Amino acid sequence: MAEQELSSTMVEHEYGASEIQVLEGLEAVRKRPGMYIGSTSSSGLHHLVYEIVDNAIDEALAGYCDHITVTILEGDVIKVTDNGRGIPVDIQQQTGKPALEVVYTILHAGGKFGGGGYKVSGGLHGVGASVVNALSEWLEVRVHKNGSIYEMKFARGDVAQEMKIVGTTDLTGTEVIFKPDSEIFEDTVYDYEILHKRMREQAFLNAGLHITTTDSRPEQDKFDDMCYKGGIREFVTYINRNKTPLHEQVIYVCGERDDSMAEIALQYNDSYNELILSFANNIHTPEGGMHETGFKSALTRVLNAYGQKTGLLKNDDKVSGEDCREGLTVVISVKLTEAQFEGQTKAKLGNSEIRTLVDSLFSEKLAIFLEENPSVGRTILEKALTASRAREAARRARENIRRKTALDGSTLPGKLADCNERDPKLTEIYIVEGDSAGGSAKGGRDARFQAILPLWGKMLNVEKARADKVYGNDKLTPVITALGAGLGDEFDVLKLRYHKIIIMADADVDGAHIRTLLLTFFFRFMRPLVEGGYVYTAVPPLYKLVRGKTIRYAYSDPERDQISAEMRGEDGKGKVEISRNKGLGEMDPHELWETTMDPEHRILKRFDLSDAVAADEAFTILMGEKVEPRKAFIEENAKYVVNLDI
Ligand code: 0RA
Repeated sequence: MAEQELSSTMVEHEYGASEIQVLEGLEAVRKRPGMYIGSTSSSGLHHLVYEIVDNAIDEALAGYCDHITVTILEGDVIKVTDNGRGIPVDIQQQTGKPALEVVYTILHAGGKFGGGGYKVSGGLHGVGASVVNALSEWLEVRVHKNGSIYEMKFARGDVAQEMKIVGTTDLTGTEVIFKPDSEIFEDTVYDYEILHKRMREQAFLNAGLHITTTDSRPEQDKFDDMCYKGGIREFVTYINRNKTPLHEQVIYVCGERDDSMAEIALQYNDSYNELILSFANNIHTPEGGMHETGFKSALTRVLNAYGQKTGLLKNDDKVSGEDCREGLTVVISVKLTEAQFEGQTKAKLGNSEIRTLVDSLFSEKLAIFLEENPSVGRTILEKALTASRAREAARRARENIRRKTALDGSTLPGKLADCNERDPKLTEIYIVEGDSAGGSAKGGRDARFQAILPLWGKMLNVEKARADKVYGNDKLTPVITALGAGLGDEFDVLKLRYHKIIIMADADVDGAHIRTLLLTFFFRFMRPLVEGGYVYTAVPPLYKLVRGKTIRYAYSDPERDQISAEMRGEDGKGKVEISRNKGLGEMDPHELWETTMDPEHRILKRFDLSDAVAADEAFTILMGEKVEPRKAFIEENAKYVVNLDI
């Protein structure tokens, strides 16, 4: 199979100041930053770095750059360097200014908009450098080119120092240093892991590109050097590293047509989950689109044809698309000249020509691969067949339950204490561990809008069970029935009976276990529930502080110390009694309401799983078979297990 090299997308094209078009000024960016970088929260802050790096990656795609560095400096200043040709410094005719200045001070300046220029380009909004400049307290850029070092400085988008030569050099490349403006961003502290993860993804997507990330803030000492000769093949190996692959070799296909190119890497593992990661012009497309559609239909068609041909499928038996994707990890990356991003979050690829390209390319190459590797072909087909049989068993189990208990919610579970309000937007359900805590919750709740469902006994670990076991499970059925929105491919978020699903469990190891089991279940079988942000965990207090008639609660150690000091401070003497909270079951209904259920006082953490790879990884490791990665994972990064957002 053909190898994709970075240089295969190289274009021979001289490209200077004249191709950079002038469109509009920068005030608009500072006035409405959200329009250009999505938000001014942490995500927007990190987006600044991606914009600058995207420009360097464009230079790499054009074949002139093979090393990019990203450094967090003291004071949360960012430095990005590349060893490309250097941003053009010649005087641009239209404006009479150096191209470098135009690129950084005029919105929409850059080759991407001029036609000609790059064959493909990333950059979510394509506005790049000038937007970052507008939103930075200061920004400096140094270009190594023509034997000279050119330097220019800016402050909040305005020129602070005209371009001038500050030295000589043998190298070529661009160095950008900027400090995000604290007048614009809510928080200006960078998270190294977020940047590192994104850069690793870019290194996987651009085979052979060398990217270095460094955190050199005081107290920090982090450094990662990434270069993947195997590109997305290594991406798949990486994603599957804690799973058990069903075949050693990652299947890889690539090809191009007209101005577009596509590459696909895949490997099956022994789990029941599918993980599809797709990209268009290096931009993640979590909502999928035409590249995914083309891939899926080709996979199903080719596997069925192969099954018939080899006799692994008898008579007119067929395996469904879902059957073919059980246990599949696949990365799809396409590059095209005019990507159309659609959907709610502009994260879905709309170009229909890409569907045809991916479909015909992948079906042709996969058929050849299966011919040449019959043992892998057999393994994959047997996996799909087992999936198909299990799905049939699950369907029967579902029918059974539907007859007995009605999964659609027409018969509610006996243990459920429902609320009076019927509008799901206004209601919430507390899923509570243990009958005694359930009792307190029923006593303490506001029955107008709060429903209580107690759970008890040992919960099924869905990560180790197939769908048919889940449908018939007596611990999960009440949850499914109470939510009323079905399960698996039939799950319909519009039928949801409550828009807040709140898991309430003790703040101890057992509580954490129940929480993780339930979250795993929601993630694997009611994914839209998690993606839609409907799932929360309640946070019970850790301490109770009593002084005379005053009772207060603390949710963390620092808060305990602070409240204790406040309570003592009121008249200087007397003791504050501090007790560790025993558990939900031992709180009386009134206490439980006050501390954990009253919307005025409670803390809810929303379960946020915007990142499919991280989530899949967390669940695989936490709930799966392998013990060693679990230990290491919990020790190293407990905080990422479940990314809880208050
Ligand atoms: C267009 C033309 C040339 C270089 C670049 C763009 C360029 C842009 C960026 C942005 C970040 N790093 C970059 N490196 C290069 C070269 C034109 C010439 O040969 O003079």
